[in-house]
Amino acid sequence: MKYDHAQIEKKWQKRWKEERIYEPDLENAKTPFYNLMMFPYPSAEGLHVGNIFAFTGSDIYGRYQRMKSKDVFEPIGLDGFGIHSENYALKIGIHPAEQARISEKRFYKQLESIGNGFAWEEKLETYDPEYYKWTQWIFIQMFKNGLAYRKKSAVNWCPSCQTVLADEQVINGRCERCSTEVIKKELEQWFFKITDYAERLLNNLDKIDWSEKVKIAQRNWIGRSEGAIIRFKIKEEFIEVFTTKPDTIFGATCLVLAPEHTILANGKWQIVNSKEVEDYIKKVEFKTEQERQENKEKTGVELKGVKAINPANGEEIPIWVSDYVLSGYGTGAIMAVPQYDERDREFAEKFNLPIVDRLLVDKDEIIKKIGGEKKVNYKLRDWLISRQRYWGPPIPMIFCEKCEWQPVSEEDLPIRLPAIENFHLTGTGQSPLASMESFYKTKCSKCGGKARRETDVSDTFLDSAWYYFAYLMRRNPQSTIRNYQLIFNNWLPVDMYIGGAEHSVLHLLYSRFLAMAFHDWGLIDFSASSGEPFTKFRAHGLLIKEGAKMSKSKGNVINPDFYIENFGADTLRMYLMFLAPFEQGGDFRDQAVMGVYRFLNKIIKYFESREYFKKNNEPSEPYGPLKQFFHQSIKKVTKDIEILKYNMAISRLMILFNMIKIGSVMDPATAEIRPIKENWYLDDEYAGVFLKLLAPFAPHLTEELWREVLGNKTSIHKESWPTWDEKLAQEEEFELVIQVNSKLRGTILVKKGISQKEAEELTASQPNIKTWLSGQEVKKVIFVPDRLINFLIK
Ligand code: ANZ
Ligand code: ZN
Repeated sequence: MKYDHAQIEKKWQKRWKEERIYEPDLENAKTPFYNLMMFPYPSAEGLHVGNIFAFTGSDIYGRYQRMKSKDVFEPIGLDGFGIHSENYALKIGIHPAEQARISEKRFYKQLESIGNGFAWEEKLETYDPEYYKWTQWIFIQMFKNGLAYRKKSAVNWCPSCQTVLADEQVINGRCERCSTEVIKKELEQWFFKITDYAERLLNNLDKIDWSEKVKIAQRNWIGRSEGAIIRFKIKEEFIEVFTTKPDTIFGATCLVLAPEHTILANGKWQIVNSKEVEDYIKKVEFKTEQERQENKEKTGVELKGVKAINPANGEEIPIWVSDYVLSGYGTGAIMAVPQYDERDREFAEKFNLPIVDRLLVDKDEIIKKIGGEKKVNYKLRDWLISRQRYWGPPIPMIFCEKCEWQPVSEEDLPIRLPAIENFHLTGTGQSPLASMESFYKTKCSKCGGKARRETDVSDTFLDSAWYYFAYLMRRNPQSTIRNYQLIFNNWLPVDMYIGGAEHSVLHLLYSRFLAMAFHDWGLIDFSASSGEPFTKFRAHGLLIKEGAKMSKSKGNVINPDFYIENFGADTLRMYLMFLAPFEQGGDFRDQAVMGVYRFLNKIIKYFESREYFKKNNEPSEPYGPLKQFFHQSIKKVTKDIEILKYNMAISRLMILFNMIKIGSVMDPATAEIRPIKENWYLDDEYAGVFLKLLAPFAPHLTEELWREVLGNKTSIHKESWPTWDEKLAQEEEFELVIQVNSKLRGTILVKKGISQKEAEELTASQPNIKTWLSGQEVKKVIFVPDRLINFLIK
């Protein structure tokens, strides 16, 4: 019999939709489980196999929860606004709105083909006016709550994308999208005050169950430093410096200012070499922070004719300007301590400044003595929202000469993005909307006078910072984010969120910030989770192809459609989950795909020939050892799914199937296979258990066998997850003999199959064995599996 995966998969995808298997009752669900995965942005190439890896892993978890009787909500949508889509549209010369329609079709078709339990009825696109109406509404609330403000500042500017980039979008000094070197530009921009939440964003990390690497990335990004502000006297003025090491102050031999320091611009001091200083400042003006922090040779100019006084010892020290001091951090000025600080040492060596040898002093005391104050600093900067682009939600603000900046009236939302012919970039640093009078000419929302609309659009990361609310708003028109409290509070926070670690500091931080703000405004009650939107987050690993990173230039990008067409979505899903631990990622190998395909083929053949009950004159239970192995397997697969060790679960299912098929059991401890009985068989119940365990991984195939072969009327995916009998599931134990220098020193009860490493750790920590080994050098360990361990010491 042939495994007609195409026919099976199409059939069930259609039936699931008709039967609304994956549409929870959003209003009345008793046990809501919000299973969220990061929605994709539509790229030129269509869905990447890496997306499918992530989505499958998330879907398995969702399917498992559904079978554990949860009302699972697993929505999907497209993050289709933003630079990425816009750049692609520009490149191929199609209007972004047109391109969005094309990508949408393609992406949704692909997303259907992978067989996830998506709640299709709630799908959304961020460029839908019904969606961005609320993105704009959020902007207005930010403004009304004092969290959105305008500031003229040097921003990261990508000369190729002709737009401002957030710090997070600059990777090694280059644009995250196009890799062009980023320069600095002065522009007036909208910012969100995420820094107001720095402390909470940091402290809450200890309260949430997230992948540790993501927490670490966020901690570093927030970058809390404890230190002090110390004032250095210069003539009649003071310059403040921020230092994390006030105890080094006696070694401070120089004061260094950032080139942007305001004191340099106001020209109060009589600087002898002011021309030289000005030239230096001009020279470094366009350097990015990244460049300035690079470990290159230090540059700088001394301000001749002025000196600063070290408040600790009254010494006169020179003042320099150098670009290794950044303007946006601390006070934009430092005391250089070449004796203790690496960068200061390089600087001092380059310019032959004194490096003095001074002792450290009590920290706290010196601050008191010289009148400094303790200060906590954060690396985190405010979130730059403005984008001088076309393909995004217009920022819903109006400028009136009389009333200054006003939000548009909420009734006027959405402010639609006009279908502008020329969406190309202007090159002037303004959005294409700025050349469209019919768009920007308007009346002031407050006084009715002549006014001008903001023509910048908002950052894509604003679109994606709240989308998990929006999914719940789709079906019921009453359920808007405005009256969230009343409607869908029971679904939030999100129970499980899965996505890429590359979003550690962008999307995940912004989403947390917005959720906290929503909570503070009383929009939603997140107090149970301290304002956190995602209770649990797991980062998935990345896929490589035969040892190499996948890239278009290498021509080794995997086209998932090919595998789905030829081997089926179930094969691709199982293979992707089998190749490595989900959170680690791994290597895609064609050969191994075939292995999984053959495995599924065997299952279908076995079930369709109904071999499993051909000995139906036998008593109605499978033979004991097989039954025992079943229960051990239920336990193992369950535990593995819970910790996302899908590869381990699949490998166990493969072993289990072989046991069933060849009528043998493997001793899990020794890997020894023994025949169980001549007339072995499986009954319908255990056949069903096997299918249920396999269902999250191969949803189509198991549904087919469950309904068409076992004759069930309803979906396997609504069945309850198999439970195990703890007595039967217990793996065998034995007494491990512990020897030291071949003499019996104790025994310990351990499970069969224990590895040498596990055995060593376990036995060495036994109190009596510890005594024998303490202070001794273990020369060798002899380990006889399932029998003894022998520590040889001198
Ligand atoms: C004297 C000193 C001595 C320092 C020493 C460090 C070690 P973090 O931990 O990153 O907060 N610093 C302060 N403001 C700066 C700026 N705007 N640009 C560049 N560097 C700046 O680092 C704080 C330390 O970085 C501060 O403490 C200051 O140097 C420097 F043995 O002061 B320290
Ligand atoms: Zn006005």
